[in-house]
Amino acid sequence: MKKQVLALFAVLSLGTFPAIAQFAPQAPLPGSEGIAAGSPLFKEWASGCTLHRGWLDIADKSLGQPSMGTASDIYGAPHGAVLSLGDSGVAVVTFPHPIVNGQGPDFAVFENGFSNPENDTMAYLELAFVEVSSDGEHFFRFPASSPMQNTTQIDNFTYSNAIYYNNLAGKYKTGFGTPFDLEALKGTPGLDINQVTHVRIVDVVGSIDPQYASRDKDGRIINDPYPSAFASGGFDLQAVGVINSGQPATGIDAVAAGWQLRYYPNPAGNDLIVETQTGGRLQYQLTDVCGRLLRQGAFAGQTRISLAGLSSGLYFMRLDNGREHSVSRIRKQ
Ligand SMILES: [Ca+2]
Ligand SMILES: [Ca+2]
Repeated sequence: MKKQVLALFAVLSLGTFPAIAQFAPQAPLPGSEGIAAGSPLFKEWASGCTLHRGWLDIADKSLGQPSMGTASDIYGAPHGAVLSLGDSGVAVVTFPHPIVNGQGPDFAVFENGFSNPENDTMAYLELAFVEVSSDGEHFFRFPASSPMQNTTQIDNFTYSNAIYYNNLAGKYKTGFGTPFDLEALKGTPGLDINQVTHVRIVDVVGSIDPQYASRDKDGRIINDPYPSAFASGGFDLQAVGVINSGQPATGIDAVAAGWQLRYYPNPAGNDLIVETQTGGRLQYQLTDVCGRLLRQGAFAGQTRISLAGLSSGLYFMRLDNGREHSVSRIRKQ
């Protein structure tokens, strides 16, 4: 709630600091890694949540705790509701099936940040650490980085640039999930990256006061809007979407098998061949992870689709014969 109101007044931007390291830009700018909520990547969504609220203001716990949302508000795909964690608040999220480490990002976390209407590289963002567990007891944090300035406290009137955040939920504005790739935690003792049962979201305490501050993997203080002593204070969790799920094969995979569908080469270069023995005439739509339509057409039997001009990365091909459809991942080299 606070964000819609504050957006009217938020005029300051912190975009002028020299970058020490730069990560992907805000969605849906080119090079962004934010994944649209409607992407066919998502196989299932959070179905359980245990909440440990934080504080309206960690420096004055007498103010109490935020109140926006209940744990079940984050179940399913993003639908507008949020669960506000407050300073240092924690949500432990579970799913219908374990998350596995497949190709590329394995799940994504949604928050309700919003763009600066005058500059789409900047957004009002609130951040959280993300940790995973394969036993519900031992949690392991994604290595978060925030090379942003941390000498001037940012507040609820400050926009910030996504290029200064990595492995922090809330990096992308509402409608776009921040992706997490379990590959980053490969080899961690005590964690099975192919059997992740719990995702823990931990509010970054925005204060740059060393007494309260949260720090990134390099021990650097993370500068996040503070104070935020509102009912909706702190990280506002909307949803957690699973991309690589341990769930049994879906009906969509069965469709592709029934059509004797083949893509090659995959990863593709500048051309992708799509071939079906038994699918009949198929409409195709190629989209990127943000859901942008890049190629479309129709074919029967076999077709060659040019990927020239598309950057390396993950894409989705949706094929439809009017009765059934199949969605496949295409990687371009
Ligand atoms: Ca992965
Ligand atoms: Ca915070």
